[in-house]
Amino acid sequence: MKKFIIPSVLLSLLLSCGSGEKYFEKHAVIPQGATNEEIIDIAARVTPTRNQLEWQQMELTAFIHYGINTYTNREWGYGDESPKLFNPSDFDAEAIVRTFKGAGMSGMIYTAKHHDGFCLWPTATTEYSVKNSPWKDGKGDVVRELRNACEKYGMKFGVYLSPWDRNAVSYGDSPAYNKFFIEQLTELLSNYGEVHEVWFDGACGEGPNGKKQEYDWTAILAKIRELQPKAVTAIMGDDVRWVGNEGGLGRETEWSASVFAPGSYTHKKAANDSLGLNEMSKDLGSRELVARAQEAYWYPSEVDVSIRPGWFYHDYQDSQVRSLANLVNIYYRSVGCNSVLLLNIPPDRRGLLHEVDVQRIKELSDYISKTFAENQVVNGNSLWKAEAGATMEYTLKPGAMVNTFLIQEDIAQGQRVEDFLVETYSNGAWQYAAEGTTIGYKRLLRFSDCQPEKIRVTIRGTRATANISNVGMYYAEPLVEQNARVLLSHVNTAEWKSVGADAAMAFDGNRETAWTAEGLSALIVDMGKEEAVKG
Ligand code: FUL
Repeated sequence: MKKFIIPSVLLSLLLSCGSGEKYFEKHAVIPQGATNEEIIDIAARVTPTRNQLEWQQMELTAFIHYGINTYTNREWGYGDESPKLFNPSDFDAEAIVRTFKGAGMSGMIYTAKHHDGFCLWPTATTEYSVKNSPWKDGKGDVVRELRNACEKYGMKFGVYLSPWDRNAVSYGDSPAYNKFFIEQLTELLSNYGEVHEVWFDGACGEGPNGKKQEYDWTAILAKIRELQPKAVTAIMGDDVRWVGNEGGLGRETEWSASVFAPGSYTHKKAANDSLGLNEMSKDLGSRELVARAQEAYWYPSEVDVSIRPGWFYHDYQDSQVRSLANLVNIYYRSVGCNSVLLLNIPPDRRGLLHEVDVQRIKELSDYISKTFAENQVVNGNSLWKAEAGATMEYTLKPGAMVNTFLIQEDIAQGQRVEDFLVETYSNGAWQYAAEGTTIGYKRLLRFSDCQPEKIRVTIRGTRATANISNVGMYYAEPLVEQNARVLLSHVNTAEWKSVGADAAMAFDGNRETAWTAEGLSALIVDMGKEEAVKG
């Protein structure tokens, strides 16, 4: 065990477990003058809180965008839409939640208020709510019905409360709006039982008075901790990090033990600017980056993505529901890339999930259950404590056909693996199967079908001793992209040209090369000829 000079304030954050190892729960301050070796050892010992650990184990969760926009066909309402527009004919919270439960989802998050400011519960803070809608003669409460349904089906319940409010007159008058916002939060967190996640998106426009709102995140988070000590706070909170895109694509290298300062911290901007980081940065936790940081956090990624192009329901998008192949890919790039998947399935104007969406999430659930029904590795779940360079061989069940590798770290002891290799053994020889960088809670890798007798895993790089808690091999049925008229993989890219940016490496057919761009940059491709591709 190395010795560090640790400021006294930090000592209280240091936890010690039975084995004598030291851990930093959620947050570590990196002492000035620490060597690179000491710094990386600290990063290896940042661990999740119990709430963060339980959240990570949820894996697949549902998001519901449902409110006034559903009835105006908008994505962002203006805040001046009449409450009279909210009048679902068949809203059925139980049917919605039952579908999610049946699809293997462990919890859901509901947009109790979106940017338009319309509250889907009868709040005392504003007249702009369901209580002034014709639905159930103004006696309805969407939040309550969804919450009760979650209780009935054993699902966790979370709320999205948009900080940006285009209806509230106080918006932009910072102290007054902060008070109003905390009152709304207090209602949601006091009157609806246990809330497991509080989700604040980052969208923040000008108020009607032209002033930009300065949110009091410190007070907001303190209120959540007081009222719902088991809840995690997401995106503008400090427990769960936005993955950085809304396309369902987690990073291949995804550090939960990251140096990216959480959204709610007052010094977030200064800390992240000094490291050149934003939510979209490719690297949030490499050795090189950590060596330049002053703090490290347990701040794991959540992948939020909609099953349709929009977050809210629009009937013209009924033919654009993501295909099973697309959703499975998202699953591998989220749950399989050390993230929780928050899949948005928006109720339609009836107040029910659309039949196409219901069918698709059932297909996804059936596919995942079938793929991961039986681990073909014998004793894959015995704990392996691996130093850098260590290898472990695992026997496979006789005759097992496999093409999917699963590996997990015991993240209760931190995230440590930086580089690993998987090989298969058949016909008397070892073959390359797959390789990866980070593991974290779970990593899934796909490779060609094979029937190995055994496999060999090599931990090529790790920070401190890696704690490998589970190794698995599975067979995933091949999927055809049903939505595509011409499979993208069959389109000849030889004639493609990059327009504007020099981005040809994005489509040169070589998986080893990549076009790298910071922030939001357009990738424009001249395909050379017209081709009807769909999906
Ligand atoms: C964004 C919002 O602007 C979208 O409307 C949606 O709610 C998404 C999940 O978060 O910030």
